[in-house]
Amino acid sequence: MNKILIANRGEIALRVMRSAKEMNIKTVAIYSEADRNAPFVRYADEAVCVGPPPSAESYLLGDKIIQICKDLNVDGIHPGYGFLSENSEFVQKATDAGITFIGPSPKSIELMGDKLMAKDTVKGYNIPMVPGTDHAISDIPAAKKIAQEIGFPILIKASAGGGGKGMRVVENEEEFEEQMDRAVSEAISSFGNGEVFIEKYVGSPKHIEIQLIADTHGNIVYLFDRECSIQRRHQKVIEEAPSASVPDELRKRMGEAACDVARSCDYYGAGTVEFLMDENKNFYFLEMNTRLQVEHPVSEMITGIDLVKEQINVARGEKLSFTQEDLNINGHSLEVRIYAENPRNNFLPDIGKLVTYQRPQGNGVRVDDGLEEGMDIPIYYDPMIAKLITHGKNREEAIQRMNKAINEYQITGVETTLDFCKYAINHEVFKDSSFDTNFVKNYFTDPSVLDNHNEEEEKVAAIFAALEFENQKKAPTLAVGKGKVSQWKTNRSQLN
Ligand code: MV4
Repeated sequence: MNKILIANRGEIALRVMRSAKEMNIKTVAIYSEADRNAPFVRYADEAVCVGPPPSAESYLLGDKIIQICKDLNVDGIHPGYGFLSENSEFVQKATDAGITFIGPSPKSIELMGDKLMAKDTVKGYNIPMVPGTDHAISDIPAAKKIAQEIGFPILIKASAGGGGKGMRVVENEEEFEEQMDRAVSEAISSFGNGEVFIEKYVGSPKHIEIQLIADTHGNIVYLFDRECSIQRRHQKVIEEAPSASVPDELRKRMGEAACDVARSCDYYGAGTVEFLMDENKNFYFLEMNTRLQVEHPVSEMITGIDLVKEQINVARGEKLSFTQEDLNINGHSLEVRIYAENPRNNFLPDIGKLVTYQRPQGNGVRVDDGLEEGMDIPIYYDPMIAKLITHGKNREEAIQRMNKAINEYQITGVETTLDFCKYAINHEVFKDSSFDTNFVKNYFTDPSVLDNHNEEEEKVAAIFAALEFENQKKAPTLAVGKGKVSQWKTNRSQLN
């Protein structure tokens, strides 16, 4: 593979190109008119404008992108996440045109893209699943009977679903029909497929997912777990690896179950298997994502594996260069997603110009971003500005480094989720890992906590500063720099 085209934009396009360059592979960027001046366009060896800003007229034009590959003698396409990454038709067309898709087969994408089909595919592999139906329901009385057997509350889910669309909680039998109608019509309008099924509703679950990679020779390994429970409207906000709530014995069982899911669909490439985990640490298969995910860096940080390099190696037909036994968890990693959204105003997108944009630096800090100071955040795409990732020898150090990095980050011109992330990672239930997917709903009802939090912190810092000042007066020879640490600094760092 000598030249790859990155069918994506922003931070992930840059991220992929960096690994390609390390492998001496030439890179081709495609870009929309809105991204003409973006860093990923400049970073590529070649760049081609594919169309006007809307995704449907640019980044989603599969045929045009394949034609560009042919014109420029491209050997492989890396899709990143979103856009065409899980479009099996596109993968088939690219393959037919003689271009290697850096990702799984169209068949795997198709099987795992539909939840009922996925459930059917993993049958026979002993994968734990939430009690429910394994087929689409249409007959209301029959469905009600099943719901009674499972026990309320139940959840109606769209088979083609994703991002929580077409999902309805049903508390009791009386609501059943109404919620069913809603779920079906939402599924039809969102996915053009009205198939729905029933599951027992797990009320306070954790979202735990397993990163894996498989080659085309039948080798599958898991790169441990990520905890992604802190979400807002199905948008992840904070991710970490490994999960602090998963004991090693369970980690192994979940990892092996994830590999079995991959095995069931003859998977190759990088992929992620999502599980729900209930209060008793029972885990249940939810779905498989057949792409590289936004939060993949935390898995890279704890394993030392470059997932993009491995994806490319697998696409070249190589065997994985490591086995399960070679992999170990090294320390702990956190990622916070920084969006151009206003947490004080219901997270409304706040696009505009990045007047100031200065990244944090230092040990254990990684920033994956795609914009620079002075640039406008385009209105046409996801408003994520950056992923801020930290790594430490343990969870405490990763959190401490995240606090420091958030404090160093300077962004003006747009509102961001930075202080919301800071609030979350310093929350008691985050520190003790007792949170679940309801964290934002339960603990972020009033955005003034962001300001109170800062006020409190500043007050306490001011008190410590005053105390230190008093100390200095009383004991001017305080042994700072002689092996002792200034109390002021110690206290400050605990707060920050
Ligand atoms: C569930 C559930 C509770 N019980 N299934 C949300 C998106 C979709 N991928 C699956 N989802 C859920 N499925 C049962 N049987 C709760 C959720 C859920 C959720 C899951 C993971 C992360 C965040 C979530 C937020 C709300 C609901």
